Amino acid sequence: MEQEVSQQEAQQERRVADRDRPDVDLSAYGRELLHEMLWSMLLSRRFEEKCAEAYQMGRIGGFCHLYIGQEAVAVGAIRALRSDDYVFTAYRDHAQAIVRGITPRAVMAELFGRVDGCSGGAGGSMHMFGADVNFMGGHGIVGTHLPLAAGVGYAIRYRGGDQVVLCFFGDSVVNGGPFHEAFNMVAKWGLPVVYIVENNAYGMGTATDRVASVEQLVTRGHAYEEMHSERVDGQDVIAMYDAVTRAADRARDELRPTFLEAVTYRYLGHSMSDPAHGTYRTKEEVQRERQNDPIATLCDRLISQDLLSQEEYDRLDKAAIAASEDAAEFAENSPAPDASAIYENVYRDEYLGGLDRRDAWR
Ligand SMILES: Cc1ncc(C[n+]2csc(CCOP(=O)(O)OP(=O)(O)O)c2C)c(N)n1
Ligand SMILES: [Mg+2]
Repeated sequence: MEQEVSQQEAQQERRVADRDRPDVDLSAYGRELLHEMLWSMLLSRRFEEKCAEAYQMGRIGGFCHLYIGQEAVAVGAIRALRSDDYVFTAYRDHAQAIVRGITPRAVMAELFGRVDGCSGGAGGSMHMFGADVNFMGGHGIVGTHLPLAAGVGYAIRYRGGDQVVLCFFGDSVVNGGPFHEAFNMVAKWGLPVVYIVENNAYGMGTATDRVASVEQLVTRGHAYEEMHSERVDGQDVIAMYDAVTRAADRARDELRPTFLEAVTYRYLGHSMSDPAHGTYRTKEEVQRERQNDPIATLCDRLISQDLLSQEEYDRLDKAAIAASEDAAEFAENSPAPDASAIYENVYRDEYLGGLDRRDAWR
């Protein structure tokens, strides 16, 4: 046990050592983009704090996995895309959906299981979807969306397009079959896909370094020669933005896929029904990681470079809280789907008999 704890501490030190941020002049990015990224992170954070409250009040059913702590990964990456590119992600998907352009109202209504939700209330927390913004979900089964992203990459090449597919997934995925199947085809065929593993140090309650046979997950990508693999500070939104900008150019111009390991951390439990700490990680560890908060870090950097004032920050934060409150009120007032809707989108043709039908074998 003691040995296990000291191993975890050593891993922790390695993670933190990777986070020496270069003192880059951020003015080159322009105030508008920088404020936009700060806004998106704040909105994601405040929105999910509202989700936690609504969940505790029994307004949200089923699983609910929050992204708090990881916002820089989604924001930096998605901001680097064009509007006709595609995004796939796993079940920790609220922030990605909002950053991609699904409204906070439609995401919250989906969480509440209401008709105005982006998936008509049928999917809930893990199944956000937005065809109009090329947001391809929201996937609950670990690793299964990686081959789907490869398929969209294939379709783009088949049609002669120049879009890019961005696919986020968790660290536990690198130990499973779909990861290698998808990486092999994408690398061999030169498909325009950017895979991002969000290494938040745990898969549920299992520390990543207890189950992965490599010290750094990026090493897995080196098995695929045609793929560019790189490790990025996932708590630095600028580093994420830069890495995905380069990856998207590489995919469009060279038809060369990329694998990014974003080193990040989740502050809360695996899902709303799990504790934040106390079982598989200590309170001190979580507190230490919180010192490296992606929002506070960006805010400090912008203020110190005269690219943001405290008043501007307060205004953005207030607006993020207001938008989250508005989303919850909207969701509360949206009706639940009619019971007959459970047959929609299940069969190709209408389900004859609807709720009254009973299959003979029953
Ligand atoms: C194929 C499959 N096996 C098991 C599960 C149960 N499960 C849900 S989340 C999870 C852990 C995933 O961890 P990670 O990939 O690191 O993502 P994170 O939750 O940290 O974002 C598991 C095992 C599942 N959903 N799908
Ligand atoms: Mg994880």
